Amino acid sequence: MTTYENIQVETKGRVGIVRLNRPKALNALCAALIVDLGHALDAFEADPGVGCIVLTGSDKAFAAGADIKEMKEKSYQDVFLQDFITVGWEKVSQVRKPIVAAVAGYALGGGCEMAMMCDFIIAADNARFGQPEITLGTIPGAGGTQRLPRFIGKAKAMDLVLTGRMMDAAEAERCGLVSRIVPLDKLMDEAIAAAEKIASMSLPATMVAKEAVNQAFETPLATGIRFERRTFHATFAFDDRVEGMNAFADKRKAAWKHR
Ligand code: CO8
Repeated sequence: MTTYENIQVETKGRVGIVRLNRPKALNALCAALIVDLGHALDAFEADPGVGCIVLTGSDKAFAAGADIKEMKEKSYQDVFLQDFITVGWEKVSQVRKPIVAAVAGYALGGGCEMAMMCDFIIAADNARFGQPEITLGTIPGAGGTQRLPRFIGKAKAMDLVLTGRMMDAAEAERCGLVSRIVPLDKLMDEAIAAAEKIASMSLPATMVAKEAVNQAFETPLATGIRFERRTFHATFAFDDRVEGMNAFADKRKAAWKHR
């Protein structure tokens, strides 16, 4: 397996795990880390042995944001010409296999935005989420002003983006940012168990389910429902749809052809 400077990768069964690994900078998301992450995600996407990905950090920080020290000297020309953020960062939201964020400690700025690009977030009880960019004289730039209100509503999103305050795991669960909270020492076990469960399903069904839920954030309701209906119809072309329904009727476990 490839080794990287800023991340660690491993597989457990059918689960691909990416761990952000810049402990001295609380996993601040520097350009080199984003490149490493892109390569690792591409490799897991292409690996037929991987059915779900877990993205995590350390016990202290999922990621404390974009790397401020790397960013601070950039000019408008630099960020405009590089299309800073778009290139590389969007990869997490473009992965077609499911991706679970396992968040402990700080998920701030670009770290919170990266967690939101995953399909859902499992939080350790010490997790803290925030968009503190306003305290740096700037604003979220990797989707924070758009994804956060969709997930937690305008009032909470404005509160976080305008004050720059952090919210703890309990508040994040109450407002729907995270799917569940688990004790810190159980975080990876829980995230891997969820990912293993997902990876045990038919991969094409899983991929279209993800695509359909994501449509809810892109389209008006009637258009989304139509997309869902057509996609549901399309699943009738899957070998695994035939197998899944036959297995139910035969009272046996489905033997998926495509995982
Ligand atoms: N960038 C660079 N270095 C960082 C960052 C960061 N975001 N966060 C922490 N570090 C470094 C610190 O400078 C420190 O380094 P050193 O030991 O060399 O001084 C080390 O990590 C440890 O940090 P602290 O000593 O500050 O640790 P504390 O436990 O005292 O505090 C905090 C932890 C509260 C998380 C604090 O470090 C902090 O406030 N960090 C900055 C949080 C922040 O403002 N994040 C938003 C960044 S802006 C952003 O994300 C914009 C997103 C747009 C997309 C970006 C595309 C690239």
